[in-house]
Amino acid sequence: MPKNITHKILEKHLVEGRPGETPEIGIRIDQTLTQDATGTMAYLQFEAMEIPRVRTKLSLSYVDHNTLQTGFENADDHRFLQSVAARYGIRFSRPGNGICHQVHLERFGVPGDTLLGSDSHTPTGGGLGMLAIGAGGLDVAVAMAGGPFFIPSPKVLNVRLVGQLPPWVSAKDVILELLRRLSVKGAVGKILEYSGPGVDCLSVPERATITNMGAELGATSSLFPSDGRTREFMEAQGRGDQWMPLAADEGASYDQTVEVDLSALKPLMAQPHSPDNVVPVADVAGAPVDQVCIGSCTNSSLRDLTIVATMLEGRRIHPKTSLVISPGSRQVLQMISRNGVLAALIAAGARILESACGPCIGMGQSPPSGSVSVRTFNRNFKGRSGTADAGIYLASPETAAACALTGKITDPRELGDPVEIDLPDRFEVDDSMILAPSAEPEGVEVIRGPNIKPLPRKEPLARSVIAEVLLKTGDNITTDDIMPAGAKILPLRSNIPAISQHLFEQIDPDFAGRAGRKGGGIIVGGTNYGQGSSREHAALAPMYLGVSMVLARSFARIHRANLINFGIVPVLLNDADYEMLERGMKLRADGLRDAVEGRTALEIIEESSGTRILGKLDLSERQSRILLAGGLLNYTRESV
Ligand code: MIC
Ligand code: SF4
Repeated sequence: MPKNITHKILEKHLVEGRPGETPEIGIRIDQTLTQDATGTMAYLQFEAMEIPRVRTKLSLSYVDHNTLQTGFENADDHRFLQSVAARYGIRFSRPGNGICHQVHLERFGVPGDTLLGSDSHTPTGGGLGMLAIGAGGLDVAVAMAGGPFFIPSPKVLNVRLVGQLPPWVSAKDVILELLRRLSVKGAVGKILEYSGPGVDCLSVPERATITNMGAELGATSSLFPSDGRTREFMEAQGRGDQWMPLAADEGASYDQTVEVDLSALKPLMAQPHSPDNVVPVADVAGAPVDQVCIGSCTNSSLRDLTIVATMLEGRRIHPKTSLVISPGSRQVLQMISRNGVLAALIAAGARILESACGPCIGMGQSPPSGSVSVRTFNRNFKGRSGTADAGIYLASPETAAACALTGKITDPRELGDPVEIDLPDRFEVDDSMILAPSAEPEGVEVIRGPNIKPLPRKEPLARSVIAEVLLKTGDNITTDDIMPAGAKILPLRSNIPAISQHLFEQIDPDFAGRAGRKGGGIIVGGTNYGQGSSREHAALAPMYLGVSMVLARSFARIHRANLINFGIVPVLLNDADYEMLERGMKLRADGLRDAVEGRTALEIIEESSGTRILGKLDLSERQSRILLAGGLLNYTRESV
């Protein structure tokens, strides 16, 4: 039977279940990656498994998020990560070497292999035909220990690209168009597989812009074929020997197909505060722009910065607009520092940051109050920039540069003839900022500074629960809403007691206090609860504060898995029950443990009115066992 690419890779890696037949499948993971903001927890969890060395083909630890060292905390974490990597057989990408997804694409991605990363944008690797998936740190720790990774059996959505991109329109506009059509929950439970004659006009970094932002659609992953363009990229990286072709068989079938005519696309922009709030740039043109940021794992390749510099060459940015550039990797920075691109950017008035996530995660460069910031990034959730009332717009590098020049939202087509760029056939390869693990691991001491606090543990699941609804949220609540990031809170990622005090801070400043006073409770959410990042702190902190269940109309994949991994029961509500529930109500679930064990519906009683709710659990047998054990760490220890 003809197969699509997704099924080819899944079958080669299948350990449990059958795609499309069993509700859940388990796959073998070839490579893992972590970044520093999720990595410290992942490695503490890996250490708790007491395994001497990682069992993957390749594991990488990157430092790219918490790079502002305004106190000892982040530096402590970096040192801990470096020592853990040396000890357990992990390569360590030093701070300054770049954003994990960009560096991994350049130096390590392999078509047809699997990659699991403790970051939701891990699917960037799909740009070169790698099945790359984002997950919580604990799932990555289990994969490093050689365990399979489980996902709900995915549906495959074929995105057929036809036509050619018109001048001034680029990869970012392709993914913004998909967000416009499908929304932030349009691809939950799906793997997007790109095909069609339009694929050929996209280079690997451009494809990676598209697969990266598949995360914003809620997709499990996104994949491009591995073809001549992939070979070209890998050869340019000096890795031609790792290339292999990968394409769907003639006549392969898909669960769904959408077609995008590239020739018909215009420059697009996501307006505040959601990546799917997409309109043509021309519709919002003219609004004053205070800040432009170019960078992030979505759009900071050599191609992207070269386009921007070519547009800015010999010109000055608008006096009221600040332009900030964060190159995606040291490779990109090194190359632009030699070929004149960096000089052109500096001459135009750009502020140059190190190769890291930086402003994308609110690690510096927060815009002024009430301002407009146009960014080439992938998320524009409210408050993520560090300025609660700023309006963040997401756009292509072309649109962003046009805005920086004019000081207002500008369709780049207004600038006249498109710019031409020449890219070299060889990238400058220098892996000296990637440290090999120690050859004598026993002698390596893992260094824990005072910022690294021990892992909190949880008891096995209680028989029953009586607790109050601490908070009721609307739809599409992000993990940034649940566990905010930014320069002030991110340094607490290795300190769960401290970071827990910031839970839901932006939407309900008293949440942590109330949870403490009540000794825990229940959260009620709308649809797509927990969309966005993979940060397991959005589950770990609720666990620490005694949250026993989250009742929601639907969940985002990674967050639901994280809740289960930390022993919090995710319960599906119907619309009427969701409407009825209010903050402050007391709920009782006498048969909690039995329902989880039997994987039946869960009866919940609202105490004051006696109203009965039947919540759906929708658990696989494995998930039920994890919850009963009090989380994945307890479960893994019990089962080894
Ligand atoms: C993000 O873009 O939100 C992050 C920061 O990279 C997160 C990971 C984290 O919270 O540490 C992600 O995307 O998973
Ligand atoms: Fe870093 Fe932003 Fe990419 Fe997350 S989305 S990995 S914060 S650059």
